[in-house]
Amino acid sequence: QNAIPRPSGYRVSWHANPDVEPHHFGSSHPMKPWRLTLTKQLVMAYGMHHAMDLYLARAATYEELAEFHHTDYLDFLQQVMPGDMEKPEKSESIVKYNFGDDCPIFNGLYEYCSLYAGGSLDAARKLCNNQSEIAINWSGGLHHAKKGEASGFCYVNDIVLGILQLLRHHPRVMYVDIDVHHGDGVEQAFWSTDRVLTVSFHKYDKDNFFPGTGARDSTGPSHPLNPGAHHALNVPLHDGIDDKSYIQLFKDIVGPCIETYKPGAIALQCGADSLGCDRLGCFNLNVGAHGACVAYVKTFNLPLLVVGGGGYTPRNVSRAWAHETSILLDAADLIDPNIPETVTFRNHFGPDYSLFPPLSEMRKLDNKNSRAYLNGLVQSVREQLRYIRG
Ligand code: ZL4
Ligand code: CA
Ligand code: ZN
Repeated sequence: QNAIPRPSGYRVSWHANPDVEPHHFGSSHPMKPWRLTLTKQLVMAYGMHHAMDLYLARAATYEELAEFHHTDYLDFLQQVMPGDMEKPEKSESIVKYNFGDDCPIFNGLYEYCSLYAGGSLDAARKLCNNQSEIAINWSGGLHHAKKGEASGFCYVNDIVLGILQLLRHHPRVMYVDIDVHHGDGVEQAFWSTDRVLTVSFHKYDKDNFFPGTGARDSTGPSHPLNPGAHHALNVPLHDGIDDKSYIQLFKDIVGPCIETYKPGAIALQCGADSLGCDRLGCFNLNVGAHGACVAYVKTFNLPLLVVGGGGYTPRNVSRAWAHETSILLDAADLIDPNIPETVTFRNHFGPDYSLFPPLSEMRKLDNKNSRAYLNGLVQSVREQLRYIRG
C-alpha cells in the first residue's frame, strides 16, 4: 500500500483514546468496543493515519458531561459497580436509570463513557477552532442515551455534547443518522429548538424494533409556536432496503434538507448496523453504499463531525469505517479493495479478504420497501421542509 497523501484544501482529524477499546459489555453482548481496535488496524494498514491529524482524546470531565446529563444520573454512573446489579438497595436506581441486559454495568463503565464522550467533544472543538474541517470519532455515536437514563447500549450522549459545542459557534447544526436504529436521544435533546434539524433513517416497527419511535409523522413538538415544531425529520423504513434505493432516498432527502436549512455544521452518525449481515440489523446495504452516504454529505463542504454508532458484525464495521475514513480523506480511489497482507488480525477478513464483500448477497432478505412507499416518503419530506427556513 502506497502512502496516502493529506487531502488538499482541508484537514481531517482523528480523535480517539485507545483505552476505550478493551472495555467489555459481557461475553454475549452484541456491543463490542473491540471493533474499534479492528477499525484502527485497518486504517493503519492502509497508511491513512499519515494523512490526518491524530489526537489522543482526553476523558470528558464530569462538568462537561453535565452540560447535558443530570448530575444525579452522572453520580450514579460514577459510583455503580458490577456487583450492584444483584443488590436490593441499588435496584430502585438501576431500574430508574435503565441499567440491565442492554446497558449492563461493567468494570470501568464511567471511564468508558467519559472517554468516548471526550472524543466527540475534542472533535467538535477542533471544528469550532478551525483547526479541522472534518473531525472523526469512531468510538462515539451513542445516540440513545437520555439526559438522565441509559438506553440501547448508550450511557452518555456524546453526539448531543458535540452538537452543543458546535452550537456555540454555529446558529444551526444539522444531524444525520444512518444507524439502523432511530436516533431518539439526539432527537429528544433538541426536540424544542429550531437550531438543530435532526434527520434519522431507520428501521421502524413500533412494537417489534428498538426503540419503537421515529414514525414519519413524528416531526417535533405539536404546538406550532414551539420553535422545534417540524425540526425532527424521520425516515422510517422496512426490512431489506438495498444499495440503490437507500442511496437515492438519502440524496433525495438529505440534499433538500441541507439546501433548505443551511446549517453551519453537520454531525453525521455512521452506525454500521445498517449494513447487510449485521447481527442486529435488517437492511441490505453493502460497504460501498453506506460510504456513498458519507461521500454525499461531504460534498456540501461544511464542517463535519463524524461519529460511529451501532455495528454488530465487527469485521464489517471496521470495513465500513475504514472505507469511510478513506472517503473523508479523498483517498477512496487510492485504497486497495483487497485487504493488505500486513493488517493485524487479518484472519477476521477471510476468506475473501476484500474491503467490499457482497454483504447484500450473503443473507437473503426481500426488500420490503416498495418504490411507491419510498416515493411517498420523499414527497412527505418535501412537504415538511416547507415549514423550515435557514
Ligand atoms: C443483548 O445476548 O430491543 C444484551 C441485547 C445482552 C447477553 C445476555 C442477556 C440475554 C440482543 C440484544 C438477554 C438479552 C435480552 N446479551 C435483551 C427490548 C429489549 C430488552 C432487552 O446501535 N433484551 C430491548 C437495543 C435493543 C431491545 C438496541 C442499539 C444501539 C445502537 C447504537 C440498541 N433492545 C429486547 C432485548 C445479549 C443480547 C442480545 C439486543 N438489544 C438487540 N436489540 C436490542 O442504535 C449503538
Ligand atoms: Ca438512524
Ligand atoms: Zn443501531
